[in-house]
Amino acid sequence: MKLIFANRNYSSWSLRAWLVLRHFDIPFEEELVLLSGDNWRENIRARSPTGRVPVLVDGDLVLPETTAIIEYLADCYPDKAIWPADRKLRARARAASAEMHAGFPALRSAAPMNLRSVHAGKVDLDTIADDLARVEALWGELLDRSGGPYLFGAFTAADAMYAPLATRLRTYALPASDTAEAYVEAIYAVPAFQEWLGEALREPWIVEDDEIDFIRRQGPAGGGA
Ligand SMILES: N[C@@H](CCC(=O)N[C@@H](CS)C(=O)NCC(=O)O)C(=O)O
Repeated sequence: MKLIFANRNYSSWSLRAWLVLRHFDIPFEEELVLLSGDNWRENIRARSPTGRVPVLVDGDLVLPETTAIIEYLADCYPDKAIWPADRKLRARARAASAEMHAGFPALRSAAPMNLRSVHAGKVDLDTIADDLARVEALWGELLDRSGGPYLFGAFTAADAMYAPLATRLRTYALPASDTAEAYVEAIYAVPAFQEWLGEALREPWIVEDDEIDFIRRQGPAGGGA
């Protein structure tokens, strides 16, 4: 199995799939593609039918879309507890993950993942107020029910889905409840996350479209990886 993914500093979807593979100790090879430089889009298109990453390659299967990758891994490794064992909790975890995949558009575009940076005060809080309120409500409900430290007690794919959002709270010093702060801490404490972060901090590449100063100069359209 091989995961093709992009810049660790910026690529939130790459982080999600990679975290599931690494946290659950699934053997895989890595191939990094860049979100900048000459012909970067063509380079990704040559590897991905959607022109986006991550892509999981397993023999003749070339699989884009993070949620499909996670489901495939859960199918291949049914003993790994990638999702909660209880059917109703598993349904809740999938719903939370689907909501992350389809939702939080303001937060995603106004505050792109940028692991190496601290940009306190640069995100317009009115723009993201509804998304922040929703994530507080969702995390609060799930953590209250599970007792933490992760959304369903032990780390599952739902936490991998929300890990990039957790980093945005830190990067942009967004207002958060004590419960949300503790969850962000718990995400940063995951050894697989620390491994990814360590590599991200060593990356030299700057992707302007994901840099908040550049986005603010461009107006409301940019960002969102
Ligand atoms: N729906 C896709 C989204 C993947 C995605 O947007 N990936 C970004 C990197 S985080 C990408 O490939 N961007 C390349 C581009 O926009 O051309 C998934 O769930 O995997």
